[in-house]
Amino acid sequence: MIYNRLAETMTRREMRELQLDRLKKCVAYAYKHSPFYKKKFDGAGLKPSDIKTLRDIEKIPFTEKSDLRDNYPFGLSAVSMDKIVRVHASSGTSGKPTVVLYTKNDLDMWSECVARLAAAAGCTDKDTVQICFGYGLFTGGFGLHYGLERLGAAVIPASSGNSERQLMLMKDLGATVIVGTPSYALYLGELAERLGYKKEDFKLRTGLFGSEASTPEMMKLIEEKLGVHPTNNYGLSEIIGPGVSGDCREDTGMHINEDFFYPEIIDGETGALKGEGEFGELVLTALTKEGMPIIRYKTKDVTRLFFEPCKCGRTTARMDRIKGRSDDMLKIRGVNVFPSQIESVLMSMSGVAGHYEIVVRRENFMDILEISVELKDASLLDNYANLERLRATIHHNLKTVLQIDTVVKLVEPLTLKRSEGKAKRVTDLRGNI
Ligand code: DLL
Repeated sequence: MIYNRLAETMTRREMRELQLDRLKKCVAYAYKHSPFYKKKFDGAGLKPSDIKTLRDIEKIPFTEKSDLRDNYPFGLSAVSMDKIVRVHASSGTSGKPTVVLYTKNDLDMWSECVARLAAAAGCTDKDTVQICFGYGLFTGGFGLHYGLERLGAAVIPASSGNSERQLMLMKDLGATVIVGTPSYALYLGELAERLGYKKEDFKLRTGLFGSEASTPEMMKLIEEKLGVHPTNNYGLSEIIGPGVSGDCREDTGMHINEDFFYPEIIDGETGALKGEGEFGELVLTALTKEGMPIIRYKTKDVTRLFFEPCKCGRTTARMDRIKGRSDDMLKIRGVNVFPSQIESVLMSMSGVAGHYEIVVRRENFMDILEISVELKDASLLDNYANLERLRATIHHNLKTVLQIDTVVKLVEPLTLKRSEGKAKRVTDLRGNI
């Protein structure tokens, strides 16, 4: 089902005209209402009236995560707080989160975008949807929730965790759609097997998965374990949250809600624009956002774009599944983690030396973040109680900053590998699955 036929099936020419019209308005709005963008434009010697064609967007400087961090918490806002009706946040590199703001119109647009991607994935108002994303500052839970309600589906806001109960609810309430990260879905599938559930115990038929990278192989496994048709959807808090793009049933890439988000692919190093089908860094401009306009945001996500119409009938541009990231951000169970956050926690503690190693593994389809920390002083090893207290404090401090559980291992002084050049502190063993 195509949720918004007008928006999703217009000709390329109509889409470009709409985008240009919205881009001009968005630039004028940001210049007028966002001191951050006024400064950025003035710094580049640019006036809103210089944007006459879509290609003129290239004249506008990029916005980066560091801009949000440097202007924490509300520096990119374009409205006063009485117009803001929702606040979300995601992890930033410095331990301070990246705060994002929504007006009523922004929330309305967000729900529309999510309703479209859910419909493209095969959901209808007849579905019962179990949302296994966290409800909170993370955009996953609330974002999918309101979009699916907009579609008319019956939403079960189960949130994440408490996996045995998730499965019980899924069976008893007859959920037909599961929403979450692909790794959590795989874990639930595996747990269901272990607990003796049979596939026939569930009515699941569709999976809406996103917020972290996945591979076709992983999706296939989810399909086998849960009996769902797995689909991928993409988004990021800075732009809106989930809802930027999502798979239709043709499996030809994720349809971008292009009337709201203008995509570009660039060479991450030079900033030069890349052509259709070429891999590079995705840059997004939110064309209608009021609360926190965002123009030419460097996502760091590597993908490519396709523009020919899809067999499903939609004419919107599609993006390939995310191939990787051009920075060191790790996605652990759907949560953004920067190694620098871990480092700042460790470095603020006495008793530990400046050496640590981070290993990410997948066990039973769940991401495990293991941190080996070298002790400063071997004498600590003689006292188990002190050692355990230090380990527990590190664990607690990491949880406070990262919002997720880690496995902390204390190791003897001088046992971690020393590097002669750039230290390789992170080993991600998750590979394909
Ligand atoms: O993860 C928003 C979201 C929630 C998307 C639920 C889909 C479903 P952030 O926490 O700000 O927002 O993280 C954004 O997650 O830059 C990508 O690196 C990664 N990411 C999101 N979706 C996908 C995906 C949400 N489908 C960051 N495939 C992004 C690969 C994804 N990576």
